[in-house]
Amino acid sequence: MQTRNAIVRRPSKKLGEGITTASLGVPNFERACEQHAAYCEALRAAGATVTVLEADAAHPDAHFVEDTAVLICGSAILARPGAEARLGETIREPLAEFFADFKEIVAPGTLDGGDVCDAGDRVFVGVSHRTNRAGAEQLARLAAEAGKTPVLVDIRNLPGILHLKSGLAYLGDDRFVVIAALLPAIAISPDRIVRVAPGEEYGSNCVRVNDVVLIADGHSRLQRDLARAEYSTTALDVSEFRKMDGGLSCLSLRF
Ligand code: CIR
Repeated sequence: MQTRNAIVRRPSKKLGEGITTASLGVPNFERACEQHAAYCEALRAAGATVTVLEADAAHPDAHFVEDTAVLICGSAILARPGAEARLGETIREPLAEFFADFKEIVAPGTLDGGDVCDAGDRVFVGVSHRTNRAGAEQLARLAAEAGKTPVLVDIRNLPGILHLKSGLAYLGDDRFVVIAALLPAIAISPDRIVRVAPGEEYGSNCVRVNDVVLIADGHSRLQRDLARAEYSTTALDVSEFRKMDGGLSCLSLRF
């Protein structure tokens, strides 16, 4: 699982006008920019070349670029975000620098990239309050055409997770980080799982980038368990993005 590139978008001054269910206060723009810069540095330190897109003030959630596309098997699948306010976020042009083959999720399907966990031979696709069944099935068909086995996971009744990857991360080598609430819904062998302790669920949205796992700071038990499983970790402060329901993974597209 090699990550050569990452695409990110700078937050705009309007980031506080994005969608959120969190009651953690209004994000501070300057702090968000600092945290975003540190995130980019961590991606670079892990070996990725980072393309930084300019902020999009018309779309206050646009820095959560992961939701706008799914990059699997050398193709770019343009997502169709389930929140109307996010439908205008575009990523095609920057992706065209890297991908020749484009596919897209079309109406009535909706799909947020945060609901797609590409995991070796399998692709887990969350059916959520953002990704509807039609969108998940379109993604499943495209993944199957690319030779992967799609697994649909209905997360609509799981409180506290916006997207599938709010509770599931793929570490490579058939290993996963999974929150307890997702375990019954997901067919992953227990010996392949790094479990997440109660209270540390937000940390499950971690990202493996080459030899490092980037993780939100403040999740010391998960960090310890990842270290025990022989992963190096880098903890990052993403508090300003968390205020807007965002996690580590949604701040970049990686390939
Ligand atoms: C939203 O509600 O769409 C944004 N405020 C947060 C998106 C976070 N994306 C992700 O977890 N993949």
